[in-house]
Amino acid sequence: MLTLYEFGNSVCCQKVRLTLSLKNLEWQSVQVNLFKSEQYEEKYLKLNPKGVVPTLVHDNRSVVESTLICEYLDDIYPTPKLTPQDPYLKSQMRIWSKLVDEGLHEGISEISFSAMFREKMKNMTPAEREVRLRNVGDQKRYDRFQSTFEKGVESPFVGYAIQAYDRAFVLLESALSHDQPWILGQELTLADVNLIPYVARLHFLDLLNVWLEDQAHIKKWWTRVQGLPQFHQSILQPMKAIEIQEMQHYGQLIAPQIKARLEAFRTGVKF
Ligand SMILES: N[C@@H](CCC(=O)N[C@@H](CS)C(=O)NCC(=O)O)C(=O)O
Repeated sequence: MLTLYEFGNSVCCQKVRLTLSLKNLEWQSVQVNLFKSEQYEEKYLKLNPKGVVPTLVHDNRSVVESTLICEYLDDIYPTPKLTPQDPYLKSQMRIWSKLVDEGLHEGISEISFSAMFREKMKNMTPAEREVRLRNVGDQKRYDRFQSTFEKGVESPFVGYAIQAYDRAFVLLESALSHDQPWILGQELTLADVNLIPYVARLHFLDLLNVWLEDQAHIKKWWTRVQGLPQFHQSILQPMKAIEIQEMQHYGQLIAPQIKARLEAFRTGVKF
């Protein structure tokens, strides 16, 4: 039995759900409510010492890190195979995973946080907020959340996020420009799967067009992604209409500031 510890629309959980869905696997969900700081409860930390979702439990063993969970699933359930056979292409797939894990993940957390979760955190008591900020004692995470909580879009961490997305979109447009449907060629791979939730979140926040103007290849890829039944099943369907409305609403409120910071970055202003 596969059990996924997850929370609602968290991007890294969507990545794993998309993989499960592409492989048509049966699994059960255990919700870990991040707003109630359940990810820091002792019982959960035994499964995932960083106190984050997702965690996959399979055969009584836990697998953490969404990218590694997807690779694990691809090894155990190889149909359809989402990793290229060719070693060079496999290395390219992992470059995309790294780009997501080392830039976009922190990036989308900061953008989402500055748009929405910051507002929710304002309604917490100082004690509840401190538990959330203190997390598992990870000082960097503390500093990021604290900075974005105080400064919103003007936090340097949101600046890094804007920059990370801009660089990723330049690479994506170039990768897709070789007359191919998916990032690595004719087949959908974990390079696409890993990236999809991170583009989807910008789309739901109504911020995608801040970066995308005339990137024709990315636009075609994004239309293709949205046509996948598994995208509906794993990302769209689990969302409530109110959540989609909220994302759009809060995203639109920060769009002018994000746009101004992106323009500043593109014209060489340092963050
Ligand atoms: N590198 C980890 C990142 C996990 C992560 O940051 N998860 C977020 C949700 S997308 C989380 O649980 N945040 C809770 C917190 O920071 O307290 C992965 O890909 O699994």
